[in-house]
Amino acid sequence: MKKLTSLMTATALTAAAATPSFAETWDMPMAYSGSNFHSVTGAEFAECVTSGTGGEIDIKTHPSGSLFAGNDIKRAVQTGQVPIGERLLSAHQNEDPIFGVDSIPFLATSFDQADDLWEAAKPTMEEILAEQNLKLLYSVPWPPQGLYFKEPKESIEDMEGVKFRSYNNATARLAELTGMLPVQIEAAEISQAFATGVADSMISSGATGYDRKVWESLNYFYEVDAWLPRNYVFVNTDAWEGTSQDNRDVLMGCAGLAEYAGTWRAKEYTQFTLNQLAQNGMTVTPASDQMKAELKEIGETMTQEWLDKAGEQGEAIVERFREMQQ
Ligand code: PCA
Repeated sequence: MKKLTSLMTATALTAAAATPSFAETWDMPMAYSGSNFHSVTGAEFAECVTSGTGGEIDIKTHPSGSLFAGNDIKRAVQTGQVPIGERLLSAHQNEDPIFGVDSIPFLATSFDQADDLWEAAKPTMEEILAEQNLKLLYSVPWPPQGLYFKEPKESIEDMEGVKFRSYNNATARLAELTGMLPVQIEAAEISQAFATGVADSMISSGATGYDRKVWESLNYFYEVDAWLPRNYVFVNTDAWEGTSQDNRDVLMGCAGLAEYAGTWRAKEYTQFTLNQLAQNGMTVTPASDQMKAELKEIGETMTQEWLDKAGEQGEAIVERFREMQQ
């Protein structure tokens, strides 16, 4: 009997060692499809954290808005319904204009400039997020934004009355200033929106056009390089503070790797996805000189509007960014 008891104890100990004592599952809602490069990067980040913490934090990603719709992800993390999530940063610019710093037309139009703008904005962003019970882990840019249409467009005049899919305040404002009719739709829903004529145009990356196979409904992509918006991954501050220093180190280490890998993917994906749009029958071309000039003017209006709203904090970011360009 004694032998049996000690055998049972030994078995129990082995089982305890195999499963970490504080194993927790962290559900991580994400808005974009599982095949999108941000979601692939997020899944790798999750694996890195799960193995790095020896399973103490087991992150499970839920892409395509399957756990929370894009618009609800930030609130879900803030209120602790889930400990971690990913979202398009500029989707929150209606809460605070600073969140829209990456969607100012023609301010930062290359990957290098987008990096600089992020560096200039990051301390302010972290402060704002901290006030909202959130800790920033990493952020990855989308490829440069261009205009998608069904019909060919030479100038702003040609855009009058077109139904335009927007994804944040800046894109809705761009639609207004070009005479188009904005309707906000998550990327996960756009294939259907284009197929049913709810929208006939949008501004986005080649990556999103490729992921959503928009060539089934749209025919033209005009390279405009208007801006490079970012996704970011963030944790609820209580969840962050509730985990050990070792686990926080793993989270930050994996976040650094994810930011690097995701940015690399965004760069690689830029030309690849534009080629894919063309191979699937779309006309992929730089915008006409007239369209470019007219969009630049609209960009100036929107820059001024953003600066007026974002106040001193916003001005300081843009100033820091501009100094970095000299
Ligand atoms: N794709 C996302 C945001 C920017 C982009 O390139 C979207 O269209 O929703």
